[in-house]
Amino acid sequence: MAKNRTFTMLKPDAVENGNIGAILELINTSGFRIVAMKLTQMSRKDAETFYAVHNERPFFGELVEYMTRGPIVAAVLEKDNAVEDFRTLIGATNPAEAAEGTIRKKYAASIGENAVHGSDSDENAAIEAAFHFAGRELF
Ligand code: DAT
Ligand code: MG
Repeated sequence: MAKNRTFTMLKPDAVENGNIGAILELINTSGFRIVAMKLTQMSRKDAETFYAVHNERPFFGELVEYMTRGPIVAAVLEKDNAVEDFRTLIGATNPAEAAEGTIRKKYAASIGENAVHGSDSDENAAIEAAFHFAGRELF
């Protein structure tokens, strides 16, 4: 399997709760290489664009409020099978359904505030990485 890349955000709740270090430790020990990383905050327009696929869903307003309420850590991660393996590491969208040992099981409070994002396809990983990072910021 060739090395490929995924995009992640440690969401505002993860930053507020002081979980950046613990989550990065899990990411590193799970074999992902950090290719790009920064602390940033999404504007309302950023969040509406990033999550546009969900804009008809009943939770869209709450999602935008949550994702814009404080800083996030945005990062690009590299590993064999990165997209699928990172989805496994973060666990189910709803932390109540997430497997033991996953990031969401350990650090997420609810389906709405679930600590971490992971891209769902190689195509979306590339789009999401380009949304947050310029080419010169990828190492
Ligand atoms: P994931 O983040 O696991 O890819 P998703 O793409 O279906 O999940 O949804 C994006 C985010 O929207 C998710 O991380 C949290 C929020 N969300 C999804 N379903 C929700 C629901 N039923 N109620 C509240 N928030 C929800
Ligand atoms: Mg998703």
